[in-house]
Amino acid sequence: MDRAEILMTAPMPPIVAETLAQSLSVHHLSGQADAGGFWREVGPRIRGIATSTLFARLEADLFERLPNLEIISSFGVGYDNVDAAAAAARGIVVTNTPGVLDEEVADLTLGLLLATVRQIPQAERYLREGRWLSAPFPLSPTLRNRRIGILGLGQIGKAVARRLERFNVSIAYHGRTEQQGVPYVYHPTLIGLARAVDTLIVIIPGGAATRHLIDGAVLEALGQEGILINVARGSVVDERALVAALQSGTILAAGLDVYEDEPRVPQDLIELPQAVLLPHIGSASVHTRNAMGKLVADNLVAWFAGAQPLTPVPESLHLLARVGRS
Ligand code: NAP
Ligand code: 8YV
Repeated sequence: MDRAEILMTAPMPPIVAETLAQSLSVHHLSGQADAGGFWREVGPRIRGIATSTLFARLEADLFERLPNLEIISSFGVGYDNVDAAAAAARGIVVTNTPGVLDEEVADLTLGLLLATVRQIPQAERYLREGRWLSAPFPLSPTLRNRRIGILGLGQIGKAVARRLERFNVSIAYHGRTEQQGVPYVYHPTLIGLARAVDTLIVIIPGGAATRHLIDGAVLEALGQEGILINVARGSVVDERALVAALQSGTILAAGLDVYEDEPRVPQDLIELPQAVLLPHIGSASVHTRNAMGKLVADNLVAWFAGAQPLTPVPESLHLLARVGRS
């Protein structure tokens, strides 16, 4: 039987291509000298895509070039790089990689929080610059008595909250719905949460529905001792409002792993000493990226073996029920 043909649109850990190659035929978009010719010749044969948030958003016009596409397997739990509703309308299933990265991203979030509050990168730079020889590093803010708010108490948000329980801080959260059986205070509005806390950790999906939820008003509500930690998507925070709030002292500090126009980071942010800036490394360990890669491949392998995909996104569930694969 002919092997189904898969297109990989972005570089991924070797485990993805290795696993796919056992039962499927793999094409790589990178390195195609004649992209137009590639789409014309190979496009109609492609039945599955392995893609990533590192690749530009998959626009609907790509679907035109791939008339026989059945499934898009995306590397990452956030899938704002794919129009999953448009895909479902065309009968294309979308999968992502939830669960396998929760603990890694939560570890990084706690690291970023502590680094931001206790100014760990700044102190490290201070020592390397030889400045300790002249004077001790200035005293930092503290995590003690901080009131932590989590925007998005999902799988990763809960892993963050579980860790924070050991730090003897108060924990509250906001999402669109109150959750049963969680021991944290729910705030029905984001502005209400921001007023009630002084440290806001953002871990919700990106995309149009959450664009610029963190704006000047939310930052003002967080207050002068306020610390913003964003490990969600850059699009969730109005970056210009954040820079202004840091420059004016409206909030105290920020720790960011994600940006509006990655990998470009505004020079204004880079110049702010009270911002700790990481290059989108939440899940970026060898262990976890391999687990994500395995899941990307396993979703495709399952689909082309005639089984259910392992981790379809919610927008695909109706479609899967209709085709008897749920
Ligand atoms: P999840 O389990 O689906 O949780 C998402 C949470 O966000 C839910 O609690 C949901 O609660 C809340 N939410 C969704 N839309 C909202 C809205 N409009 N307003 C307020 N709350 C909203 O997802 P997850 O696995 O925890 O991942 C969350 C996100 O983290 C991903 O989508 C991705 O963008 C980001 N991420 C970043 C990195 C990194 O490297 N920095 C790594 C992994 C993930 P309700 O449904 O009740 O609103
Ligand atoms: C990855 C992420 O860095 O899972 C996500 O949503 O943002 C990260 O785990 C990203 O998906 C790499 O493409």
